[in-house]
Formats: sequence, structure tokens, C-alpha cells
Amino acid sequence: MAKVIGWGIPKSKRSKAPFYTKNQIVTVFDQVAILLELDGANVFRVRAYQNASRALGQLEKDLFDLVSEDLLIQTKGIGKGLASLVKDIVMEGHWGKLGELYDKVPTGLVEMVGIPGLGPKRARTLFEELGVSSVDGLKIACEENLVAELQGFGAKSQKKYLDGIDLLRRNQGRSRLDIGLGFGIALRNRISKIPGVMEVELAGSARRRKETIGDLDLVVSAAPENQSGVIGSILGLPGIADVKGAGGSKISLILEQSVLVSDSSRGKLDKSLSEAIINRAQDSTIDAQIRVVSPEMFPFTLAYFTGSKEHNIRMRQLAIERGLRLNEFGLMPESLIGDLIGINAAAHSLICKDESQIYNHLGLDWVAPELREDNGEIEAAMSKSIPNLIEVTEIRGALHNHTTASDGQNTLEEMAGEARRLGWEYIGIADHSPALRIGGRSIGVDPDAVEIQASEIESFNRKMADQGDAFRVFHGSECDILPDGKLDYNEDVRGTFHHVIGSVHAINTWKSRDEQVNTDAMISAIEDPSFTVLGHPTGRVLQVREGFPVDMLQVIKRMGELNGDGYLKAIEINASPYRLDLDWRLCRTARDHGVPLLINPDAHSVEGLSDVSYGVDIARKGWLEAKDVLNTLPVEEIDQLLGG
Ligand code: DGT
Ligand code: CA
Ligand code: ZN
Repeated sequence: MAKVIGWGIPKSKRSKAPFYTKNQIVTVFDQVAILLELDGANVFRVRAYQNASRALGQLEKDLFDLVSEDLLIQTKGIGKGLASLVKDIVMEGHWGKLGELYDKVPTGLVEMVGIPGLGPKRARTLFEELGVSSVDGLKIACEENLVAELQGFGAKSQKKYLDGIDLLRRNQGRSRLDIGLGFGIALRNRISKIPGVMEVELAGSARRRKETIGDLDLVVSAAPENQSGVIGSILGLPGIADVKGAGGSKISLILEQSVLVSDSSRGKLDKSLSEAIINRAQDSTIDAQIRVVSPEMFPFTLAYFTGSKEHNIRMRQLAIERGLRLNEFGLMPESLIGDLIGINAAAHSLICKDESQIYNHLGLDWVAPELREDNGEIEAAMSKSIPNLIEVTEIRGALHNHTTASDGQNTLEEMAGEARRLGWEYIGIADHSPALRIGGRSIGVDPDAVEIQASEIESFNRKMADQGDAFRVFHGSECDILPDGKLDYNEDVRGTFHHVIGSVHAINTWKSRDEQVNTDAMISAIEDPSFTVLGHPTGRVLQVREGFPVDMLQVIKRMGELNGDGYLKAIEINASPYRLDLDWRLCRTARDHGVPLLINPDAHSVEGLSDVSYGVDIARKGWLEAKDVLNTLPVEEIDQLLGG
């Protein structure tokens, strides 16, 4: 099999047992289960690998210890055959016949499984019935309507695959922000501990907090005499799957999941966030370009590789207007450099001890990396009106979170406890309404249960108050916006909530409709007096599906009018890294129309609360200040806004 990125049996980096880690084996077993399914193997073999992978993933004890003492066989979910295979893998570095399986299954079939919405079983059927064995082949088969006519598939599946292929092509090789940033921060932390490293910063789209990240860019400064030692140490760091190139001052690497273990620090949100990233990063890899430069050059190289390209072009233009040349090496007066180029010209660079001095030389205030998209930030920096961007420490609570009353994993008390641990003053619970069905079953809270939840929250708040603690739980609902623009529940039930977050969940219906029909339905829901917050406005799931068509500008304008009339109608920035919806490109539009924003983690577990940090990243990218975001308000003011 030609290589599919992230697929295959990893090379061992050790000369003695254990030759492989638990995570490496889990990844391979997951892949083997898919390969077996693609190969048409019997379902019991497929399940054996799936079960073993899950069992290994949940092991509490050290795998090497278990194998050494021959105790793995006693682990539930791992049969005799696979227990002995795992032993060979760990102790000898031998994977039995698994390598042959990777060779046997066509690469194209594996790539097809990467299409959102297409699993191995159906890929196998498409291969058997239509001879399709690649993503391109499937695209042609769909365009010729062959898939729609296939028994058990139909026009809907065909459309889904075409959309999925489109998305796959656009996402190829990109990672969601949480994954990219997790890898980037972990690598930065490791590099910062190498002797001789003076500074190290993440650059590129990760530093700019784009919602997806192509590759990581890092810039390291070290004195010239230490640079080769530093490069050697970087190449020896754990978590490097492959070195694509190392020449001069540039290193090109592929990172693997193990770089994440320990060491991705984001302050208070630290532990749960890094655990969440490790869980979410299952078998992903990411490329990293690292540049090691001298301390004088560092600010220039950092600014250049932070980008964006469009921002850099504007900066370079401003330099030219001042008779200067700006590049990754320095900021040089043209009059001094003559025909010199590159590093030779840089010997004549103006001295800048940090990025802000580069901006100052060009008549600009420093621009936060998130803003560097050539969206007006140059003009703002020129007129000293760069916004004072919101910080994660300014968040005092969040209003969209789930509990075990709907599809959350933690109870009300547990969610509130974690919110307090984060230093928040309040948490809003907004479980689903009954219209949301998953697998034919409603997962929402029925009206009777709403009453029970209300009294639970009341008594929790009373308990807090009795203890002299100002922490509050607000009782909200994530209430479905039904396709006809009505809200779920009746008026009386909706009237009992502190806040009603209206969200669309019947995505397929909304996706199949005309944009204006959707826009009208959404506006009509927003106009309902009980409605307070628009939840994940477009329903997109990054790298999985596009949102439904809706004219957000019309929606925002109407919400602005309603706010002007004295109603509270806010838009959430859903901070789940899977959504990041409202998109950052629309944040300023909302603000300018007088619509307040809320940063909501949409947490389904205590760990999920920490996702607010991604929402703050997106809010910053959208130019927002603390005053534009409601959940920077203290508890008394939120209480007042929500009507006590
Ligand atoms: P990505 O990796 O696709 O998520 O996006 P970036 O922004 O990280 O882009 P990347 O990795 O290709 O390059 C990193 C930065 O280097 C980019 O943001 C700006 C700078 N850069 C790269 N190529 C050029 C170029 O041709 N001209 C200019 N002015 N800057 C460039
Ligand atoms: Ca990049
Ligand atoms: Zn939700």
C-alpha cells in the first residue's frame, strides 16, 4: 500500500523492550479493524481488534508490566490470540502478519474511509458493486448517478459523499485548532527546555488562531555558536514520527501524538484541556517547520512566519514607502544594502528587540497575531485604534452547558463544581429540548423534568446563598428551533427559564432548503419573546459538514433592531473546537449592529468547560473586547439581564 498519512506500522525508536507504546498499538489496531472490514473479513475478527483497542486504551496499569508478568490475557476484551500478538509487539517489536494486511488493501479504499460520512462497510460495498477503489473513482461514480441507483444507497447518500469529497479535498492535511494548538504548544514547551534556546514562539496560523491549521511554524532563537547543538537536540525530542528535512537553520518534522503527553500548558485550564486534546488527537499527526535564528533576527523571522501572507504584503509595502526593505531577516534601509540580499543584507538591519519595534518603525502600533489577516488591522494600527482584545481571564461564567438531564456526562453539581474551580461566578445549564432525537429516541428534557431541574437548581442556589457564596446556577434551555421557525416546548414552559438558547438541530432539513426560507424561520424564532441566545448559528461541524444556508447578515440586522427595542437577543460563539460558530469573520458585524456576543463552551462534561479558551481565541480573532462579550459581566449583572 502506498502511504496514507498517519497509516501504517510505526517504526520503533527503541533498541530494547518495550519496543512500542500502548498508544501506538491502539492506533494500529483501530486501523487494522478498518482494513479488515475493507478487505471483507468476518465480523468477529474485526470486532476482536476493535475490542482489544478499546481495552488497551482503557488500561489502568502499565502495558509493559502487564505483558512482562503475562497478565494481559486476564484483561477483559483481549482474547488469547491478540494478547500474544501484543506481547510480541511489546517484547520483540514484531507485528505478525499485520504488515501484509496494510500492503494488501488498496490505498484508495483507505482514503475513501476519510470521506466524512463514509464508513468501511459501505466503502467495501462500493468497491464490490461498482469497482470503485479511490476517492476520485467514487466522485465519478456519484456524478454518473451510479451510487444513487445502488441498492441501499440512494440519492441522499450520493449527495452526502459528493459533499464529503469536497470537504475532504479542502481539509486535506489540516487539523482543527485544538489539535494544532495542542501539538504546537507541547512542542514549544519541549523546545524551550533545551539548553542554549533563548526564545521560542509558535508562528503561522496557530499563532493567528485560525479555526484549522495546515502546518505548525516555530521560530527559535539561539546564539550562532549554539545553533547546531540546539538543532541536534530538537531532532532528538520524543514525539517525532519522521524528519522530512534538516538543512541550515530549517527543520521539517512530522509530529505524532506522543508529543502531547504531559506539557501543554494553558494556565488554569491546563490539565483537563491537555487530556481532552490527547483524547481528540487519536492517531493524528501534524507537520512542523522550525527555524533556528540568531537573537537579532528573531523578531523579524517571527513576524514573517506569523503571517498572514496578506498582512506581510501590506507591511512590506509600508516599508518600501519608507525606503526600507522588510523580510524574515530584518528591516534594512535600501540606501545601505545596494545589491546585497538575504542574510548579507541583514547585517545592515535596523535593530528591533521585539515585534512591536518593527511595527513602530513603520508608523504602526503592535498588532496582535490574531488580527493579522489584512482585515483593517493595518489601518487601525496606523490610527492607534487597535482593539483591547478580550482575555480568557475576563470570562466569569458561561451559559450553554449540558448535564445528565439530557446528553451531558456530568451532573449539575459536578458541572457547577468545575465552574467554581475555574474561578467562574456562575454557570448556565441549557439542556436539550424534547425535539432533539438521536437514534430514534428523544434525548431532551420533557416538561416534567424541566420542573424537577428547576427545583434542583433553586435548592442548589439557596444552599450557595446560605453559605454566603455568590456563585449562581442559571436555568436555561437549549431549545430547538423547529423547521417552521417555532420554538420547542410551549410558551409556559419556556417562560420558566432564565435563558433560552435557540439552536437548529434538524440539519438535514435545513440543508435541503432555500436560504431565504431558513433565514425567515430563524428570524421568526428569534422574535419569540422567550428567545435570548442564538446557539451555534450555522450548525457547521469543522471538517465534517458545512452549515446550512442562511443569510446571517439579515439575521444579525434583525437581532440588532430587537436589541435596540430593549430585548436581549445575543449570539453565541460556540467555543467547541468542532464548531467555532459564529465564525470569527462575522463577530464584528454582530457587534457593529448592536448584538451582544456570548462565548459558550457547549460543554457536555466537566472537561468541556475549558473549551471556552478556543471561543476566546475566536472572539479575539473577531476583534472583540471584553465589553462586547456578555459573559465577562459579573454575576449580578447577568442576573439582572436574565430577569432575576
Ligand atoms: P497554514 O499552515 O496553511 O494553516 O497557514 P499559515 O499562515 O501558517 O501559512 P504557511 O505555513 O504556508 O506559512 C507561514 C507564514 O509564512 C505565512 O502565514 C506567511 C509567511 N509566508 C509564507 N509564504 C509566504 C510568501 O510567499 N510571501 C509572504 N509575504 N509571506 C509568506
Ligand atoms: Ca503554517
Ligand atoms: Zn448544546
